[in-house]
Amino acid sequence: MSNDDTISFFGRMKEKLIETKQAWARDGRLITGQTAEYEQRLPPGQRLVQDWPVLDLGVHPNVPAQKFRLDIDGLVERNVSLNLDEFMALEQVDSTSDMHCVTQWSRYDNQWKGVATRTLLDMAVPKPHAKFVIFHAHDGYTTNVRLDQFDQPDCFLVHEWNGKPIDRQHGGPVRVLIPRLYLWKSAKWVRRIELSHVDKPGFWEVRGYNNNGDPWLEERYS
Ligand SMILES: Nc1nc2c(c(=O)[nH]1)N[C@H]1C(S)=C(S)[C@@H](COP(=O)(O)O)O[C@H]1N2
Ligand SMILES: [Mo]
Repeated sequence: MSNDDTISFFGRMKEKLIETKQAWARDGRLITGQTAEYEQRLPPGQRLVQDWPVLDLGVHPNVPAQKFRLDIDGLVERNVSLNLDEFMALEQVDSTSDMHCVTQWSRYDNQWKGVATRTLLDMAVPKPHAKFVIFHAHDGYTTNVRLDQFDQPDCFLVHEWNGKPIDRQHGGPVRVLIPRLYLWKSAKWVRRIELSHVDKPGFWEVRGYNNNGDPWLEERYS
């Protein structure tokens, strides 16, 4: 395939994938109509997997260590801009949590290493009227959460999974991890964290997916 053919091939693949997932939202696929307490470990309509599936727009950006940069800006007292060494020099925390994807799979007991979102928020200091967090990724993907959902002790920017660097297909070198929301809220290849006083629905949120995305409330679609 010529370079142009390759680009349009991936373009069509990507369109097809997006169209399929939008149809899921239109049809309300996988909805059980049940809710559960957070104490019930497996959220309604989910099934357990042992491996870790890959889900994204079909483009896996290459972010070599020398090119890595993480910016935290918007409604903050101090703009933060870190290269990979600076990010790795921050306090590193080990944590274990479950993942829940809207396409129905859940995976228990993932061991992560990374920087607590609270560490990053302590550096940037959100202004009082900052209420939302918008993630911008290297593949053009965006997703949004409320600041209070991001500012939780189980939320991290992670770079290791089960003792190894997170590989490129899963968003390495550094991705977001918000374990109590569906995994589409956890941006891979994160480049920029924007704090805002207005909500900015992201890639899937404007394509039929729920703005909040709580698995226990089965907030799959809007
Ligand atoms: N940058 C970026 N982050 C992303 C996505 C994406 O396409 N691009 N897809 C999201 C979706 S829909 C899911 S389900 C999870 C999947 O993460 P995984 O491939 O590591 O399982 O990543 C989320 N984060
Ligand atoms: Mo997803």
